Amino acid sequence: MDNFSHILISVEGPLGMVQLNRPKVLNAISREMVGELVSAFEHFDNCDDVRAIVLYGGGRAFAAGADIDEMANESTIDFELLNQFSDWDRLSKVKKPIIGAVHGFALGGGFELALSCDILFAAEDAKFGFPEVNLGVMPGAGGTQRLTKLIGRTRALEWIWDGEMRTAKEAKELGVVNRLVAPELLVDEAKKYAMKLASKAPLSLRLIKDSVNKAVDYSLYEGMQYERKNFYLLFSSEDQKEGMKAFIEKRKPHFRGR
Ligand code: CO8
Repeated sequence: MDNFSHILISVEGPLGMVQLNRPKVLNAISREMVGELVSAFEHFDNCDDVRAIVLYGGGRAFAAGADIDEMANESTIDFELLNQFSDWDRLSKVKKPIIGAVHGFALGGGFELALSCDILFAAEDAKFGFPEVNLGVMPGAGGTQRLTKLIGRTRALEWIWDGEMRTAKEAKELGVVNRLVAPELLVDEAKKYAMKLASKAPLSLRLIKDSVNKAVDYSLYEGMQYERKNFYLLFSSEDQKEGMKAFIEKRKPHFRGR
């Protein structure tokens, strides 16, 4: 788990920390980096002691997009055979909370990676955009879909069409970013929030994420049915017994994620 070359990982108490680590190229996202991210996230997802994951960038950016040097000469057949988007799909199957902490640039694939996180903290100096139109391509790792579902069709079109960067403040106003933070406090604030989540019942967090994600695709009726089943499911957990017993006994619950 520790011989990655494009990311750095560590465990801090109940948090799985993942740092993008190609600072010389502003953390340009290579295929290898996505593969490493998937391995790290899936490792933390299967690790009982880890309750939440924090993703951030080393150097002066979160990530300035997919690695243009790697992509420049690829053919459509290369893309088909490499099947690299299956790794991106795996990122969205992670069940634990992923808190993204964005500073500097989140562009193209870097913005798509940020949009794959569950909660986004951004430094006040962060900039978000899809410059693909300046390269003769378009977002390919969910940008047109995720951004549209998040902020609506016309606002997404405007942003992706003009290819310009929006400030963290604008991204916050549009609902893309949850919280704005002073740059020097960014990772600490993201960790603080992740620690708060780490004290909650893990199965509750997991099934809430599962249910909220379904709201994006399901009709209200289907979503309500789905939510209900997850609600019922939690009544088979030890943590439901512990949580309610602790409330009645006026003490803090001790959740085990079972
Ligand atoms: N790919 C490769 N190298 C990059 C990238 C990138 N996306 N971004 C920056 N770099 C490199 C630069 O080439 C430079 O390297 P060197 O020092 O060897 O010349 C180094 O990082 C530092 O960059 P700059 O000197 O350009 O730094 P500036 O502060 O002057 O500019 C910018 C910062 C504005 C962020 C500028 O670097 C830039 O415009 N970068 C490209 C942004 C971009 O176009 N991103 C979109 C890429 S396409 C994409 O993401 C498609 C996603 C599709 C799905 C994913 C499929 C895998």
